[in-house]
Amino acid sequence: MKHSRHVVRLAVMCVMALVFCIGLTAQAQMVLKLSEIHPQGYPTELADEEFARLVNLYTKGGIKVDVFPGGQISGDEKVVIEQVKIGAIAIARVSSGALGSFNAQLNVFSLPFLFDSKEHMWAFLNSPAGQKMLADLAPSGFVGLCWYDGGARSFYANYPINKIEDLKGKKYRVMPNNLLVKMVEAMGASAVPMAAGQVFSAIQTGVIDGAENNPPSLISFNHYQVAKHYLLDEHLRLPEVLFMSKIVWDKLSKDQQDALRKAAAETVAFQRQKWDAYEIEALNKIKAEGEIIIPVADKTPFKNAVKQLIAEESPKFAETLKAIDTLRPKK
Ligand code: GTR
Repeated sequence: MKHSRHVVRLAVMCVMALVFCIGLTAQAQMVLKLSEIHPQGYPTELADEEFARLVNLYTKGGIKVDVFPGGQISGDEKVVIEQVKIGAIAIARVSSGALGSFNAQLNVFSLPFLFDSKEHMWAFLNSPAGQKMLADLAPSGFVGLCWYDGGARSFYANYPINKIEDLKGKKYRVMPNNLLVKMVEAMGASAVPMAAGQVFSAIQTGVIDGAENNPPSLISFNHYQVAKHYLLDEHLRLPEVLFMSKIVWDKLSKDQQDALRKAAAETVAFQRQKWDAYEIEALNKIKAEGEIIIPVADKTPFKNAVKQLIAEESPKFAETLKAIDTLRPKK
């Protein structure tokens, strides 16, 4: 009798302990918001989803990353970055062109014709100097998780553009970043800094004549519908960045931080593969939609136009530029 009462008491205690533990685990799940300007299915968005899946796996359900695609949080990356800085949003995927306004060293990527090719860019991003740039986001209030591919950006407009002279006196949208303003002005156009979410109607209503971006973005923002001329001068290769709020990061345990880093690192190859496939598909789709695509065989006039700007800006990035040069493919 005494023995069975003891067993019952023990069983009750075990059940209570179990309930307590389950309660703790349920309570302990942390939800982190991730902001993405592109819609579902876009290469960076697919990478965000993969990141969320891996974070869930590596934290054994302890952290849930909620991806908000299509600019649901904001279609303005500047606003998103500000929110990440104060910890209101935990994570975001943005262009390094946008983040450059918050961390000056990232502006090296806003120097036109910086990389010879995609391979050159990745050789740098994967190098110690490229990875250090992610770590160096910390003083700006961010934790850099990984780089993604953002292809090459070219000009597109609602009027025929065939050569650099055609940019003269026209209004082109740029991301809000002083260096990008200077770049467009060096090429002869007037730069209009504006959030990506406003560009479609600005072209449609003639507030601007054109903008510049990679082929996948022409599709995801529907810009090909209002700007039918695409001049493939490929003046910029701006890597995309997955990054986090340092305020939120500092609240995580070391194990959680390691899990997030591991998850992010593992999404890079995944994103690059999705990007490469979609880049070709996007260009074909734009062509099929009646876009007039002008390849630029000789980029010399474009390069000449920004020569002075590059000379003026280069001293700010001396060390990084040296690392980039060392990795330049031999001709
Ligand atoms: C895209 C990039 C976006 C956004 C956009 C822009 O290529 O993926 O994150 O920065 O360009 O021009 O604002």
